[in-house]
Amino acid sequence: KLSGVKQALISLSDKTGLADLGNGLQRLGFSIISTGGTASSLEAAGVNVTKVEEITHFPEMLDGRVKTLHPSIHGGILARRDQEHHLKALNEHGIGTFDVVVVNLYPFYNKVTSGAISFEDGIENIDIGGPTLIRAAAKNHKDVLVVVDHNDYPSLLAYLEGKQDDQNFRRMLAWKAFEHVASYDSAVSEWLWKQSNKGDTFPPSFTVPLSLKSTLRYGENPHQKAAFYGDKSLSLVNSGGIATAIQHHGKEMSYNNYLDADAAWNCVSEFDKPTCVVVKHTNPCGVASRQDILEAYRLAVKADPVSAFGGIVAFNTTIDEDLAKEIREFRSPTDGQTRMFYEIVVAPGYTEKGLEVLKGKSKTLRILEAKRSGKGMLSLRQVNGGWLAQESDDLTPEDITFTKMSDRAPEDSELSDAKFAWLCVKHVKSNAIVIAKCRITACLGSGQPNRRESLRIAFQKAGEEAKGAALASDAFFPFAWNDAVEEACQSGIAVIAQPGGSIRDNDAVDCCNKYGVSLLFTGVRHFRH
Ligand code: 93A
Repeated sequence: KLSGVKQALISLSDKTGLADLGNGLQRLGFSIISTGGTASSLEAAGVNVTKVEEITHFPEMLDGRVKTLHPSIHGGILARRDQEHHLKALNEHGIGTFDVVVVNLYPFYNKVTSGAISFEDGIENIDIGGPTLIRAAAKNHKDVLVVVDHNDYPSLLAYLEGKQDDQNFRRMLAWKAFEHVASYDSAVSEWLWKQSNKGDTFPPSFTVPLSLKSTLRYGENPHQKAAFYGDKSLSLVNSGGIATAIQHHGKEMSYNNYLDADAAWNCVSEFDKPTCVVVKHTNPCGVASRQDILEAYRLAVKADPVSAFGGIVAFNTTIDEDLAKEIREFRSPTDGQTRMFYEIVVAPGYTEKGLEVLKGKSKTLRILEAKRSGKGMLSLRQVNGGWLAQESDDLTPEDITFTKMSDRAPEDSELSDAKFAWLCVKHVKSNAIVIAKCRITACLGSGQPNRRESLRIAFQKAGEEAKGAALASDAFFPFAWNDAVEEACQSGIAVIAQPGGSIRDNDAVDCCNKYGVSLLFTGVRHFRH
């Protein structure tokens, strides 16, 4: 090693935390070598720095495409410190070893996702020298500390100050480094795939879409280990949604909590009017839209108070003090005594007071703040040995035509209920039936292997409330007479909305005409398997 000085190589596009890092390393006796922009920032922060050119005796070339790609740099990173001949070779060529390499890459990801960018610009933003530095240092992590995340600067400095070698710390940094480069390359390849497919976003091609975010206490059941991953690929990353929600309070999120909160949040996010959705085991059990969100909350719980107990409550409005008090105090409509208990409350925001009051409900209540999910996202599901990809189901009642098939036309309020039920039915597991009146779900039938069974469950719960209500079915009714459609008509339903498309559609129309029920075809199906 040249004059026995410890050397650190720093080359950063994102210069967050650079001044502290540079000063820290200098204090610890490191000599710092840097690329152009990074060197200028370090100098401005009062850190002594040697430019890479002074070591390579080559200028930065080709508009910066070749800066650090040189044996004087890579030899110093890759040489094995336990191999005499490696060290001898370095000596012969006057190359010093590097003990620390800190690099983050050209912001390719941000560039290509921040709106229109030319193909040439995209290409210029592909970092070549940076990943090469990172990979070299990560390979030789036994002797080279590699840092790619500014959040790790403090622990790097702390480690260097300590006297003990910790190969585990080094391996964690190397793992993170390879993960960083892999997701970077994945973004580049995904982008190139889109460029060479006339800009089509579907199907995407990606290789490393996930990054480990946290270990969960357990999976669906306590005997199953579980973890939570964040999306990292261009096609999967969503600006909103449950994965990026902020948790303000409560017990750690569990595997089932994530699933249920996701279902509740996706459903409530679809409504424009103030709406409350209560979810249990990924199915909505109460949905209500009202001008007054307090009323919407009470009605959504009342729709099925037994199921709502222990459920997830989602709002599409900010939770203020009044609403928080109502959530805290509301007594179960089943006995008028017991305060309602929930696993999670999720909303787009909280007033200061609202949050404070809600925190007082219980120590465990998880309070989440989430952003609306973006539309046009990709949804992935796993089957054994593979993955299925599809576009998210973004169609809303506003996007489709409700075609009158029956003699009777629905009244305005009935049509509004049909559209409300239609928006709800999309979020219920197939076979899905939703009965709604006055923009409140009366009852839902979900997840049964045949449609008639789902319908019967819904009606059983709805009872008299079915009279004059709207019914939505996520797919067509295969049979009408003596079957689901006739049973619905006999229960006093005012309007039925369904996709249509059965060979027995005429039976459904005739049946509805016989009972004076309005029948609307949507031409759109909302299976949710
Ligand atoms: O153009 S490169 O692919 N060629 C290189 O040799 C090289 N070496 C470092 N990009 C290269 N870098 C990257 O420059 C680093 O990954 C870092 O993101 C950036 C820092 O440049 P500057 O210090 O001039 O701001």
